Amino acid sequence: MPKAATQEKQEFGALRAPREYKNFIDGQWVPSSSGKTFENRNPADREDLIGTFQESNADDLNAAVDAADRAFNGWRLTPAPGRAEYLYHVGNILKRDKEKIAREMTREMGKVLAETRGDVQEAIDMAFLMAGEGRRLFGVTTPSELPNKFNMAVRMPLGVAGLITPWNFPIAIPAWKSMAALICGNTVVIKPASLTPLSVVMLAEAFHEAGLPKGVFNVVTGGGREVGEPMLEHPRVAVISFTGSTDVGRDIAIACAPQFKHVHLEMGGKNIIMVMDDADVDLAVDGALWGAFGTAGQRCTAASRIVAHRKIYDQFVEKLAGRAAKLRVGNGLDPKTDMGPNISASQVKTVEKYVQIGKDEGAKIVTGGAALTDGPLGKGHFHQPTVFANVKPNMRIAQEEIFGPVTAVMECDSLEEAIAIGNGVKYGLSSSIYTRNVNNAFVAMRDMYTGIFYVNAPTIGAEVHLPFGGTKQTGNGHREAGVAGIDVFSEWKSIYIDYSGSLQRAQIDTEEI
Ligand code: UN1
Repeated sequence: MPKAATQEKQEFGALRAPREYKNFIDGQWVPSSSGKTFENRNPADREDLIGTFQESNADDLNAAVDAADRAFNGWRLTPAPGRAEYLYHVGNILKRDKEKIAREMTREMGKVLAETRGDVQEAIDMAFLMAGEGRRLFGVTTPSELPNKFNMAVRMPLGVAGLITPWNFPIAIPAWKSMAALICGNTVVIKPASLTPLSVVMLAEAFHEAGLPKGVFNVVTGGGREVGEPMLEHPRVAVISFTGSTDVGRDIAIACAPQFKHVHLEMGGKNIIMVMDDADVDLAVDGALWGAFGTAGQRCTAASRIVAHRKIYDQFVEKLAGRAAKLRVGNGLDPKTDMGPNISASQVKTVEKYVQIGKDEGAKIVTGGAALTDGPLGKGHFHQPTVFANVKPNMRIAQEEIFGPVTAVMECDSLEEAIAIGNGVKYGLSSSIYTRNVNNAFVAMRDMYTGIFYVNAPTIGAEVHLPFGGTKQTGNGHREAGVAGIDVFSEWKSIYIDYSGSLQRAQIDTEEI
């Protein structure tokens, strides 16, 4: 290993030594039949090799689906409170190992330690939420229109769930999906993002330690083409849940259509913070800073747009730019760091491309605007926190998802205008308003067509017991997390029990008055 990487590892405390990680199939760690692996490197320091991971292919995916399919019947017939016991166990393991997992995740994904701790916490929260669901999984009981007849509707699992998970919440989102799927009685195969496979391997380690029956939870690492596509086409995969870009989500929906496979898609966002003239401006600046630059802007929920009322616009922009300029950019394991790297070189390229587009469109950079390539930061994928002012709502930087540390500040004259600007994009994930006027807050709450809405808080900060997802091109009508999350992974079965001892015809033998 290069010297610099070793020094850095010591500087920030013990981390795993690089090694070859395997797929987790049928309760075993197994190599890919391809015989090939790919490297996973620290986005804050390309010289730091985290490990190598299996470059899997369709055979590996098929083996994982076979294992999950074989395990399905036993798991389906395990009482849900019994399934829940495993989730409690996993939740406790994650809790015990939270710090260790968070540190590995920062090294793998880049975001600062406080945020990766939050990411693990979100997985813990979901483990306990879904474990509790094991004693609920509520259905419907309702009267029959006929005498001596009993009606109810119960949830059934679908079978094997195929989960394609992103790199920005490397353990939280795999936990959201897998735990909801498992509590309903499905078995799962996860294809993690190739940029953050270790986080999902660590989740598999927790399930393994919890003694989950073999084949119930499987992980196959590798590319979208080699692993993801065979998963979409596999006849024994009953439901796909995907988080990622809108373009890939569309391709997934199309690939799943011929088999009418259930599909849950969680895609892009162009989320907005609306700052009204009666807002606490300092509070709004705090929120905008966190919303725009938390996770280096690499959240579906990032506040990549801000619209501020004309009366406080200059003051807001000046304060936001001043604070953004002071953010300390660096390795997320360094306690002094406020903002970590972007995930990859290509992500930085995308950010640079949009910075140029913004300039060409006539928006004004008030802080940032460049990649950070000098000194130790040059070893990673860093970009300055960037604030654009004088942005018009139709500019590309105000319409397209950038997924980096860039926010676009626009001006408005009224709440109505702010709402129109807010809704004037193709996405509908998250939005927020800063105001002290309760009437304005309620109007915005009613009229913003987004799946998530905040008052006096930024666009990020979803909690696991509420539905997560969005409208328009953010989603396809489903939600994850909360009770909504189990809807994705269950089918309704309506049951009618006639104990009258005679033939009773619905709609015909009912009493007419
Ligand atoms: C995502 O950006 O894909 O509300 C998920 C939040 C987090 C989850 C974000 N709890 O920002």
